[in-house]
Amino acid sequence: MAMAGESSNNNYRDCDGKSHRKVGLVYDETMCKHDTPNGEDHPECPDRIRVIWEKLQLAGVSQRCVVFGGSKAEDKHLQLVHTKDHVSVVKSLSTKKKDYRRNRIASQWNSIYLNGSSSEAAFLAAGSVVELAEKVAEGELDCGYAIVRPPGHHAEPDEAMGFCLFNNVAVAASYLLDERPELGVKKILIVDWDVHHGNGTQKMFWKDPRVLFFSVHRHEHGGFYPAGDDGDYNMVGEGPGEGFNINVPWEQGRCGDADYLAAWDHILIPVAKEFNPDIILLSAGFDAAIGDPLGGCRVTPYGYSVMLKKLMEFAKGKIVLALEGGYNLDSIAKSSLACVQVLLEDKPIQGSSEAYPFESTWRVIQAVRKKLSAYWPSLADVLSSKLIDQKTPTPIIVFSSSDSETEDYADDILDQMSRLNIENHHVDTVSTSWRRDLSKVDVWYASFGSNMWKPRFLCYIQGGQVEGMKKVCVGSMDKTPPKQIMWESFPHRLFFGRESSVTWGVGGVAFINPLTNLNDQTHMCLYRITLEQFNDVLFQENGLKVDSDSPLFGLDTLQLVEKKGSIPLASGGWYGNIVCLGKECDIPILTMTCTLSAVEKFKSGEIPLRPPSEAYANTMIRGLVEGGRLSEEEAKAYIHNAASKPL
Ligand code: Q9C
Ligand code: ZN
Repeated sequence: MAMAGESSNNNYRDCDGKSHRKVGLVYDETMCKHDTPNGEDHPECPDRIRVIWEKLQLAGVSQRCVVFGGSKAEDKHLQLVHTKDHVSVVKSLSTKKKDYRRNRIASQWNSIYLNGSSSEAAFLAAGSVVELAEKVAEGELDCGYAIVRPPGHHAEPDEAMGFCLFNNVAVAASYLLDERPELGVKKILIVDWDVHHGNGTQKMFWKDPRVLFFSVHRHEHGGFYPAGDDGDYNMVGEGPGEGFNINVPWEQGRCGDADYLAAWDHILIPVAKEFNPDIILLSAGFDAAIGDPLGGCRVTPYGYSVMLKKLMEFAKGKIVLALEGGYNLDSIAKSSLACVQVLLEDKPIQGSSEAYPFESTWRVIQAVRKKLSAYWPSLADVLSSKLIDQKTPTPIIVFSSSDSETEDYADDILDQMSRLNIENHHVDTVSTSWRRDLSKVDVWYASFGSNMWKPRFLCYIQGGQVEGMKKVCVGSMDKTPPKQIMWESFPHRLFFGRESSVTWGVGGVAFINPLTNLNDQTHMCLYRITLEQFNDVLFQENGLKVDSDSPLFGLDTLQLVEKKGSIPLASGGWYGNIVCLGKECDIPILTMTCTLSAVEKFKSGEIPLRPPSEAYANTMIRGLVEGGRLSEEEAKAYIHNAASKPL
């Protein structure tokens, strides 16, 4: 058995030699037996954990985890947070012969049903979280997910409530603190992202400074379940526990990724840094997920994965997820999968967030920060009006193109970008984390200009300059050459315009019309590179510096462009419009060209059409010929034709 504190380096290496974390999963079919006594439908149904388990199996991720069957909690561990009486009442349920006896007990509690298997499931749920937390604390596992039911966070010391019989997470936290001091767990952060307030957990650690309880939930000024003031942001704990209870009470439904991530970035993450927990327990209800019938919120699997990823920067990644609520079977399965993929440190799942939080979200966040700043200095700063002015329904995109190829405005735009909520969801201790994330995603960069000549394109990757270029390229941070190269034609119009460029001197450069036209055909050379490298190409194409804190084109924008076809960026450069041309091998094909509004200006003559310089034309012809796409004659005619036809 591993000793306390000796946890971080027992990573797995799989057959590719890739390092993965040792992730525990608890699933036990026995917990499906807890059900309504007469077979009535109920949102907290046995299929909830089944669909999650099946999803993880089908995706092939459970096979890469260490799977446990769960074990029953011991009475004395349950009694760390529950009364003796409550534990024995739940235990006695299994010995009751008749449903009506159990129904009578259930009716004395709020939102509870019971059958002959409820007791066994409740003991298993709590015991499973205890066991998993113990293994993570010991270092036998890096992290894990307990797929349990009944859920726990509404259960109070002396009563079951809100579909919860025992408070699984609270039992596990107390077990580590009180029963296993030798493991060295002295500070526990409990994060509760279930859409409902974790009233039970709050009560159990109300005066305990060893447990920082953070709950984000729909509150609606006390109108949402569990109704009342307990979930208010004024509830900060008491005595030695004062300041160690943080509630983020949404005033409205419909909250989504942007709202939750704002709470993360501006409350939870700074406090977690100060608190510096030894382990994190996550009350992982998925009823704030999009599609949930009870929650009415809109968190996507991507949103959950980002929230989890940010938490994994703490406690050396020791984190234990325990399922709480979540009632849309499809949503909870997908969200769970996204989370387990994060635990395994697989490549981040792609996604996009609604761009901005609600106005009410900023109001709540500001109120929480103000109240809690007495205990957490990192919350003391007033949020800038530029930040909080960004709120729904502000449109997602972005800035007008300034049509220049100078570098002067680069810092300005990157500064604007960093204030945007689109791509700056990083834990700021890791300033270049966007590179790590985007380096795991491949795209096809489809070139139709000088980049069709491989040696010229490689300047953008490896740095340097080839014949005809007037300027040296710095190259990408990651200098790995393209993994694959191929040619394809696309129904877009190729044309040449503008007076001159820094790289090629006097003469037009190549653009395509972002809109398709089936009568047109543009040959393109596709390079398979990482999304990180694609950003470095974008930076260079648009005259920006490559050492930026944020990408021009991240996972959110990738998802968006796959949906919308094209999307103008904040670069303000000539090639600040990304067009998705489709997919190849399930990898998106991206190219960069001018905006639609620039096309209009080319048409009106406001920006000149102009044939390419000889050096530029020769580079393209070389690319087409050496790439084996066209003969020399064909290549010359193709370029000449594109340069001479009116738009
Ligand atoms: N008017 C969890 O998500 N709703 N529990 C009862 C009564 C209860 C949710 C509505 C919702 C409980 C773990
Ligand atoms: Zn819930």
